[in-house]
Amino acid sequence: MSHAAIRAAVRGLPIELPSWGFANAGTRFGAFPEPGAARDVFEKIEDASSVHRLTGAAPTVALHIPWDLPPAGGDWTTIADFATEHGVALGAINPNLFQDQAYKLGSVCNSNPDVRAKAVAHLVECAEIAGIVGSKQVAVWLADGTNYPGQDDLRSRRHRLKDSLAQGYAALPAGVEMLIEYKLFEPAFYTTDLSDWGASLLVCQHLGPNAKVLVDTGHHGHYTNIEDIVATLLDEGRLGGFHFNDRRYADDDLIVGSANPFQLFLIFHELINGNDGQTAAPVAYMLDQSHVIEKKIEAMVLSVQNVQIAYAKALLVDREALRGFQLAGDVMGAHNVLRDAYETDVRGILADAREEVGLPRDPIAALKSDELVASRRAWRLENPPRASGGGLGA
Ligand code: PSV
Ligand code: MN
Repeated sequence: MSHAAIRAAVRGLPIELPSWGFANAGTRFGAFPEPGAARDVFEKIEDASSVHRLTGAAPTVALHIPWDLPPAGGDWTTIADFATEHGVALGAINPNLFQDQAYKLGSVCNSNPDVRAKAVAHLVECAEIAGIVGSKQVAVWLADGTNYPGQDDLRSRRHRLKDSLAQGYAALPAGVEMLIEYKLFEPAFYTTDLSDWGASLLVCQHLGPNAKVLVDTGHHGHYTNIEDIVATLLDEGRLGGFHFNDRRYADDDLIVGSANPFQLFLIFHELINGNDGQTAAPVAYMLDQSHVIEKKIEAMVLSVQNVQIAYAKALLVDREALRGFQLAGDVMGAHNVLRDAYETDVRGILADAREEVGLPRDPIAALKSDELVASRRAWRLENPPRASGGGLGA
C-alpha cells in the first residue's frame, strides 16, 4: 500500500477516549493525584479535546454514568453542547453497575428482584442518555459474579442476565448498539457472569442484531490469542469494538501498546483482513485506561499514537504475497511477510500524515509546551469543579 493511502487510512480511524482516564485514579493501595487533573465531566471533555486538537484522531469521548453527570440545573444537552464547543462529540455511554452498595452481590444477575429492577432502570436511563446526546453505543460491563462455590445458582444467574439485558436492549433508541464487554475475573473470583467472548456472544445472539461484543484487550487469561477472537467475531458480524489498553498480569489498564505492541499489530491485521483488505473494519475503537502514575493527557496521546503505529504497520502487510505463501504452504514465507511489515518504522509516515493536515508532527512535544492545557491546569488549582464527578479507585 502506498504511503499516501496509509496516511489517509490512519487519519480515517477515529479513536474514542474514556472520560474516566482523565480523572485521578488509584489502586487499592493508594492514589497519587496529579495536580490539575480533570475533576468533572467538563474538565474531562476539555482534556479529551486537547488530545484531539493535538492528534486529530480522537473526535469522541465516552462517558461513564454516574461518574459523569451534568451540573445541578443543567442537563445532558448542556454536556453535549459543551463537547461540540470544544470540537468533540460524546461517544459510548457506559452504565455503572458495580459501585452502588446495592450491587454487592451483583446487578442484573442479583437474586434480589429489586436490585435487578434498579440495574435495569439504570440501563434504560443510559439508553435514554445515548439518545439525547447522539451517542451510537451503550457499552455494558458487568462486575457480576460469585466468589465462592455454592454462593448462587449459576444457571439462575444466567437466566436473570438474559432477562435483564433484554429489558435494557428494548430501550435502545434506533441506531444505538448495545456493546457487551466480558472479563475473565475481577471483582468476582470464582465465577464471572460474562467471563469470555463466547458468553458475551451468546447473550448478544439472544438479544438481537444490535447487540455486539466489546473486546477489552486487558480482560483475558495470559497468552489468550486475542487476534483469533477478533477474526471470529468479525466473521460472525458481532464485533462491536474495543477497549484498548495494555497489560502484563491482569486488567492493568496500561498505555496501549506499551507491553505487547506485536499483539496490537496482529489485531489490526485481522481487522483489515476481515474488512476490505484496505482499511480496518468500521467498529468502535475506544481506549480504556486508568492512570495511576502516568501524566493523564500525555498517556492518552501516546496511546493514540501507538494505535496508529499498529494500524499503519498492519496496512503495510503485502496481502497478495501473504496469500501466495499461505496457499503454497510456505510457513516461513508467510510469517516473514508479517514480520517485514511489523519491523518497518512508520513514525515518519505518521508524522507526515499529521503535518499534511496542519497537526504537529510530534504531538507529545507539542503538548509539553501547550499553553491552553497549562492554563486549564492552573485554573483548576484555583477554582472548584463545575459538576460532581468521579473515576476509578481515586
Ligand atoms: C472494567 O474493568 C472496565 O474495563 C469496564 O470497561 C469499565 O467500564 C471500565 O473498566 C472502567 O472501570
Ligand atoms: Mn473496559
